[in-house]
Amino acid sequence: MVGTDRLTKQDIADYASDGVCVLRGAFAGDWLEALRTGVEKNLAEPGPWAGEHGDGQGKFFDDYCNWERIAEYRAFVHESPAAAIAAAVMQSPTAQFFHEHVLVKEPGTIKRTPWHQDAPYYCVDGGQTVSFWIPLDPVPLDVCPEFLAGSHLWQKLYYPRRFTNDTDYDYDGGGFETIPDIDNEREKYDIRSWALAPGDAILFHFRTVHGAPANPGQGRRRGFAPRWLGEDARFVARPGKTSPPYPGIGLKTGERMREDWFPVLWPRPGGD
Ligand SMILES: O=C(O)CCC(=O)C(=O)O
Repeated sequence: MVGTDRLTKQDIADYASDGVCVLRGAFAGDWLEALRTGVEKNLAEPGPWAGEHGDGQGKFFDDYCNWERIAEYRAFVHESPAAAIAAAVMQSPTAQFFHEHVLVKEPGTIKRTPWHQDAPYYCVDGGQTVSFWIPLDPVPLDVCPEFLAGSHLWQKLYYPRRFTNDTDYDYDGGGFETIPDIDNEREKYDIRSWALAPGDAILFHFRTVHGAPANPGQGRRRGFAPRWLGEDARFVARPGKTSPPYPGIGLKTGERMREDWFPVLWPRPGGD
């Protein structure tokens, strides 16, 4: 049996204090196979917001918001234990799906993922949020994304960074700061990362500062990252284009995210 039974009270407490925790063996092999199939479809047919980053050494591909058109993603979002785990770790009675993000670093990719928080890229914020980073390949420790424990509680929002060239977004106003040069003073931070096996999942808050190393070795590094909202998450207007952009969303700051675009999947619709 895998799923919410892998989430202990200690994991939930760690998540609240650290903004990150790891679940071992959270997803069964069938789900991983399905997601791998989905990622190959995604690579073969990228969506309108797909990107490729870096200087051409290897390939760092990312894409998001394809869960409605890629059947394997859709099934995972609706039917896997992810929604239940999300609600439990957020300590929220509900889990509303925001979107999925796929981040593939092919062998020999030199590009690092810059340090950033996800919340400033998004048109939503709240105390109850969670992203999963689910490896579809074995991920050695020196390739695993890294997380600054406790940074979700810093009460700071950093400018989003472009993954392509590590420059800040052109957000005008709004109180954003440029992210510190974390790699230059790593000893100042409580940096968490793990050697991962397929089926494990890192859970992290939208405000947790994180980044990821290059993937210079021989193995692929495919990450599938479904993102979830809890009961207190609300739309927030940002001072520039968000990522994902969601044109025509039609919400005002403080409103709940619309359920026709962002379905509430926990408790399970239909109650099974
Ligand atoms: O996979 C990566 O390189 C970075 C992951 C990340 O930034 C995220 O999932 O928010």
